[in-house]
Amino acid sequence: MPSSSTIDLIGAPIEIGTSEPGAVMGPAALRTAGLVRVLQDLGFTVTDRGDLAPDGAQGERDLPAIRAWMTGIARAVETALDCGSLPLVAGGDHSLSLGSIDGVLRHCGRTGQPLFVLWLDAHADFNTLETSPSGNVHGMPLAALCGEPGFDGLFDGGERPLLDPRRVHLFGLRSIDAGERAIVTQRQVNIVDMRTIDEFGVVAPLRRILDRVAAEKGHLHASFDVDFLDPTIAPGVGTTVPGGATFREAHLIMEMLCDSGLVGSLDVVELNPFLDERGRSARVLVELVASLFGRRILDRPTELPPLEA
Ligand code: 6HN
Ligand code: MN
Ligand code: MN
Ligand code: MN
Repeated sequence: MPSSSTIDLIGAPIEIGTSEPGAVMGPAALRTAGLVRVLQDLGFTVTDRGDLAPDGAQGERDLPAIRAWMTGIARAVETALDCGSLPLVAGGDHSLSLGSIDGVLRHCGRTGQPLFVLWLDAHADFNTLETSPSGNVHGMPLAALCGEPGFDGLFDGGERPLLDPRRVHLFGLRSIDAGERAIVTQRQVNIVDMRTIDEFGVVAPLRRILDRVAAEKGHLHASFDVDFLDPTIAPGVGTTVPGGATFREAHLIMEMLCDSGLVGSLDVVELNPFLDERGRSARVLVELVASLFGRRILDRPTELPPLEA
């Protein structure tokens, strides 16, 4: 079970990091699909902090406009963690992780815990302004968080904590741009791509990651991009890529994350209800979140049941 019995739900309806409108409706769709009720039914105390709004510059799709969102997201996440609550940030596009992970980094800077990031996504989101083919900031958050150059416009001039790329675990990767491929290789980012999952399944690769986080007594931040899932089960996202995780794979990942007790903060991003089909993707996401927070079939460890004599 995740480490806290209280959850702060933080809505971050940002969509200026993408070129496909609709992610602004993401937090509302997750609430409509029952996100709060499901968590309450599992015994959590949920405080819905409502939807955040940008502070200042708006309307553009540039770094200053993104930055106007980030400070508020970072502060809400940091405050939740400082109060012993688990922040669940509902997006909104993936640029919101600039704020959420910055907030987690600041919290971990005080507790001394190393931060590990599990990035469940079809994409690497490691482009810089130079390598990005689209110019969309939702394809760049990890590069900015890990200190790649060119992102000064996103942060205050002062010291900021950086994410260690060797503690980032991309999981489910199946679409990467040439420039970001070079960067993730050079920075030694950990990658479990779809080829690996096809060959080894999700259990063995994920177990290795969880063992590592546990051994280093780390804080695990999970960032769940809807396009990690196969488009046939989750069409409500602007950047679908075929060959994604099945419901059963994703569900098992959530159960393993739950059992590990390591997840300390969570993003659910890129849900685009405008592209969804009758709320299917939102409903699948709420199901998966429920499993991450402890919904299970039987209250016993998974092992082959004994045979009746
Ligand atoms: N996401 N690599 C592509 C780009 O435009 O940089 C796609 C990025 C997708 C971002 O899925 O969060
Ligand atoms: Mn903590
Ligand atoms: Mn993403
Ligand atoms: Mn993606």
